[in-house]
Amino acid sequence: MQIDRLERIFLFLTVTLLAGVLMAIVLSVVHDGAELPTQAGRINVAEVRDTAPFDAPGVYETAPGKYQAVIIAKAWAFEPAEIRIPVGAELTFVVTSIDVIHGFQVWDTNVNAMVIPGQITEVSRTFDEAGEYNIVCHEYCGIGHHGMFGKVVVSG
Ligand SMILES: [Cu+2]
Repeated sequence: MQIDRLERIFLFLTVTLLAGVLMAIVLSVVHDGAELPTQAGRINVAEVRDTAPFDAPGVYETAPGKYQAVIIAKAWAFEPAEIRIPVGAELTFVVTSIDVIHGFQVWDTNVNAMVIPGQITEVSRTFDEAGEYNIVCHEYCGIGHHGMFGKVVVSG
């Protein structure tokens, strides 16, 4: 079997591209600490507001420097829409939806998750810089989708 010169070049480029993508994934995990949002449990959609912790959405200090934001995503808002934490705090978002699939992305961070009815999504991040971080829904969820946002206010 003879491999044409152009085929050899194409094979080389293909393998190089795959190796590059694999390297980028490994670097993002090892160097930048990227991690997948975890499914933290299941929940009955009809009973979200009667089930802890979603019976009391809000921000709670769970340990010194550690906070938990319990958030309900619904068409077309996050509840609560504003989360206030001190600088340096490790914040764990615990999110679920009471209607359709929503997205949950915090700008300028690697927090990016899907919020699926019946599922509890959990993702953590340490906020080392003061400022306002917008939260947006990145999954089209209906006519009011463009107005579905919130923010994390980190103050020093
Ligand atoms: Cu949306």
